[in-house]
Amino acid sequence: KPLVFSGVQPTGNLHLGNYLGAIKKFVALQDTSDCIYCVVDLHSLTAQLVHEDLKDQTRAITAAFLASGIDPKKHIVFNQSRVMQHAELAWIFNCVARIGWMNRMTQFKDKAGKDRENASLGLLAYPSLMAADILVYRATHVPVGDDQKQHLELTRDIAQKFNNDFSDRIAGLGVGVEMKVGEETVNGFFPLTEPIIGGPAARIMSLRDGSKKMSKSDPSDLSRINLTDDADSISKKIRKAKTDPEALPGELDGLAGRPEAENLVGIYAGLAEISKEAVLKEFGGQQFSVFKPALADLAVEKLAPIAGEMRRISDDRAYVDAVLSDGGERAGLLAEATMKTVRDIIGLLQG
Ligand code: AQP
Repeated sequence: KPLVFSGVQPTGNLHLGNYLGAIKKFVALQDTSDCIYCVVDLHSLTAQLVHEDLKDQTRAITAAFLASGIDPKKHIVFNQSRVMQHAELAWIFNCVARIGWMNRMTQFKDKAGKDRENASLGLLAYPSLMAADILVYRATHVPVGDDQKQHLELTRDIAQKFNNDFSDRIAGLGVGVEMKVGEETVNGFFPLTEPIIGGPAARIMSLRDGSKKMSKSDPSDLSRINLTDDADSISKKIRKAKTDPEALPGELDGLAGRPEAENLVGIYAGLAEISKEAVLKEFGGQQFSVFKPALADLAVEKLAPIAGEMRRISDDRAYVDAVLSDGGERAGLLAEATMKTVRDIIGLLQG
C-alpha cells in the first residue's frame, strides 16, 4: 500500500486553494493508502506569527481536516512538534543538503524578499524540514498544490544524496531496498517520494489577480475564499472576482491568456470533480453574469457543510486535542523506528 504524508501550516485561515489543492486530495487518498496528515507547526515558526494564537490555529487546521472527512482512527492526524524526530532528521538533512540547493528555492526567494541576509535560517532550511517530515515515515507519495513541486524535487535530491553518501553503510547494515534511479537500480534507505499534483485545481489563483496564487497572506480578503466564509461572503467574493468582458469559450484553448477566467473554470471543475473541458461544455458561450452565480451556488453547496462541521468540531476542544495526542503517539513510534536505523547508518552511538 502507498504511504502518504502531507502537511498544512497553522498560519491562518484555510482557503479554497488549500482545500482543492491539498485537503480534498488527502480525503480521497484514504481509501487506497495509509495516510499521515500533519499540522506543521514547526514550519509555521518561519512566518510572522501571533504566538498566543498558535495553539488554536493548530486546532483549527485539525478541525478542518476532520470536517473535510479525514478519519483519524484509520489514519494518523497530529501536529509536527509532538514528534521530535522530525527536527532531528531535519538537522541530519541540513548536513546532507547544500546551501546552494536551498538558495535556489523560489518560495525562499519570494518570502525572503530583497533582504536575504536578514531572513531566518529556518526559512532557508524550510525544505530540509519538509524532507524530514516526509522521509521520517519513508512516505512514498505526497499530495500537494503545484507551489510545492520544487520542494518535493528537493526532497528527492536529499534522499538520493543520503542514499548515495551512505551507500556502503546502508548495504553493510542490510537496511536498504532496491529502487530505480533513472536507468540504474540502486540500494537505498530513503524512497524517492512521488508528488501527487495535478487536476484542474492544482494552483488556484487570487480572485483579484490571476497572476498570483490564492494565499493566506494576501492582505485583501476578497482575494480568497476562506473555508470559514459564510454563504453571503462566498457569493460576494465570486461576484466581485476579477474577470474579462468576454463570454466563456467552448474549448480549453480559448482560455489561453485569460488567467482569471481560467481560474474560475478551474475552481468550478475542482469543486464539481469534473474536468475544465466538461465545465466549458456546459458553460461555453455564457457570460460571467450566468457563470458566476452558478459557481457561487456550487461553492456554497460544497463548502457550507464543511464550515458547519468545522464549527461543531472546534467546539469540542478536548476531542481535537485527543486526536492530536493519539496521532502523535502513533506517528512517534513509526518515526522512532526510522531514526534508530538512521542513527546507525550515520554512526551515532545510541542504546
Ligand atoms: N493557491 C493554491 N492552490 C492550490 N494549492 C495550494 N496550496 C496553498 N495554496 C494553494 C497548498 O495547500 C497546502 C498547504 O499549504 P501550506 O500550509 O504550506 O501553506 P502555504 O502554501 O504557505 O499557503 P498559502 O496560503 O500560500 O500561505 P502563504 O500566504 O503564507 O504563502 C500545500 O499543499 C500547498 O501546496
